[in-house]
Parts: sequence; C-alpha cells; structure tokens
Amino acid sequence: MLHVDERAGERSSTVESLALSAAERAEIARLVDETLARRQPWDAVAFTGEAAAVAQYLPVRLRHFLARARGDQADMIIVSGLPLSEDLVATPTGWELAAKTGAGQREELLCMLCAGALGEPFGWSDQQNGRIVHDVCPAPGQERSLTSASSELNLALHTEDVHHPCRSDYVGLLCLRNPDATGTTFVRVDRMDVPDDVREILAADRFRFFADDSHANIELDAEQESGRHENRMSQDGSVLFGPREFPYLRIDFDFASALDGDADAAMNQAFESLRASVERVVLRPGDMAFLDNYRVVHGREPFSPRYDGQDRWLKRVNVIRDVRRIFVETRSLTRVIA
Ligand SMILES: O=C(O)CCC(=O)C(=O)O
Ligand SMILES: [Fe+2]
Repeated sequence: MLHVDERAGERSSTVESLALSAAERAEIARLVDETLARRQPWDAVAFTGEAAAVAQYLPVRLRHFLARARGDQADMIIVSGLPLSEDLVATPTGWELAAKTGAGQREELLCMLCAGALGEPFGWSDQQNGRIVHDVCPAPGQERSLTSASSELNLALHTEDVHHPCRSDYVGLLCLRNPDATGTTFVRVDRMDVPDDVREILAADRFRFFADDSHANIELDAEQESGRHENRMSQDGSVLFGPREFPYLRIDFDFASALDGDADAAMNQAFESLRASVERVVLRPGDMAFLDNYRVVHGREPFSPRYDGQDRWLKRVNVIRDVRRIFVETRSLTRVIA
C-alpha cells in the first residue's frame, strides 16, 4: 500500500492509496451482484439512503482504509483493483443515453457502495436529471462545453458545485475506461503559495461563486461564456476557510468572481499560484478516486473523443459526510437537492 504521508509533527497534505487483492475484488464483486439482484429494477435514487449500511459488507481492509483516510482528511484517496463487469457495454455518447439504456448499472452500485463507506451519496435535481451516479463521458456537440461532457477543451480547475453550501465533501470518480491515459488534474490547497496579506483577503467574504453549466441546463461553449454569469444561482463567501493550520478552499476558474478590486487581484494571485502547482493522476479501469472537495480543486486534461464505444468513461458520485446538512438546507429528507 502506497501511503504518502508527509506529516512531520504537523498536519499536511496526503494522497492515500489502497490496492485491492484478487480475493477482495472477488468479495466485492459478489456483494455487488447479490445487491443488484435483490434491487431489480435498479433505482439508484431509491438505494441512496441504504448505501452506507450495505457498504458495511465491503471487505474490512477497504472499510478501515477509507475510514482512516476520512479521519486524516487525505486530500485524495485512491482505491485500485475494483471489479468491473467483464462484459462492460460500449461507452455511451452522453449521460442521457446512459440513463436511458442503464449502461454500467453494476458500476453505479459499486460506486455507491464505496461512497457509502466514506459518507453518503447525494445528487442535484438539476444535474443529469437528478441522477445519483453521473456518467462522465464525451458527448457529441459538447466537445468545448464547460462541463464534464467536454473533451477537446481543458476542463479548468474547480471546486465541485462551488456555488452551494451543500457541495460535496468528496467527488468520487470510478474509472471504467481511459484509453488515452487522460489525466485528472488537481491542486492541493497546501501548495497555494501567496503572501499573508493576500491570504487574509482570500479568507474574507469578498467573492461570489456561481452555479456552473452542468446545473444551468444550458450548454454554452467557452467562447460564448465570458461575462454571462449574472442570472445564475450564486453564493457569496470566502475562498479560504476552516482551520488556519489546515485550510479549506473554494474556487472555480470559470465560475467565480471578486466583489472588489483588491479581492480581484488576490483571486488572480491565487489562480496563478494554483496553476503553477497542478498535479495529475491517470485513472485506470477499476480505479476509484475520491477528491476532497474542501482540500483540492480538480479539472481534466483535453483529449480527442472517438465516439466508437471505447471512449473514456467515468462514473461520478457526490459524497457528503453528514447528510443532515442537506436535510437542514432543503428542509426536507431528500438526498437530491432541488
Ligand atoms: O474527467 C475527469 O477526470 C474529471 C471531470 C470532473 O471534473 C468531474 O467529473 O467532476
Ligand atoms: Fe468536477
């Protein structure tokens, strides 16, 4: 097990990984198949509230690893060797098709179980039609969109669902295919190197965060996008927050703005520093990454879509540590935020 832990008496940034054994892989495959057989027809939304309980049947080493990584607040958690279907269907050309055909249902359940060992899965009613597990695959006509359906454009660094107080604690990405070894990019908040006075501005409520195009149901491309934020849902707040010795971060290169001139300069300095510290991880089939959405921002390198059934394909799930944050915010017992 690779356990990069740079701690030397004080807390710092970690990436923690676990490689599953063949026996563990078989055990997980059995759990997924049994659970799926009992849940026909498969309905991810109906399963959402149960995922955490069923996740207790995952192999103990995996559960222990995820619980420890959660406790440590690892910046990135990677589990490799998860069991994918041997007869995995062709990569769909967009999430709508995946939803219609039920492509990769077994992998959806797998995704939800791993999520359930770390927190609770949840969704957004205006994102992929309220689905709990999203398909991230290139879609014809959206090559240059500012959503995960893009391909030819660099998907800029972002906090997932930056505009919302219930944004995920973790973004879970399960890789089904990645033929060109396209990298998921990320930057750790600890790598942001700005002077103290800039840091102070970034920690003040002098910024506005907007809903991105995956929520707005409009598919603008990057060229059309500039300056079109006014009518979107937004929230004001700070870029840096949380413990001073272990800060949290909230920022989006496309969907954030500053409320005054000094804040604008500070945000640009933050962007510049983050750009200089980009790391990448290439997810392979059977890898699942959980990015701590408070501790890293993430994006994706560009690639050329094929539309031949072998394209890059991830299943994505949002994970919240305490689902009551959603119950309080929405004033209902829903796990799909309206
Ligand atoms: O495709 C990727 O690697 C990440 C895309 C992304 O930002 C997301 O799905 O939230
Ligand atoms: Fe994302």
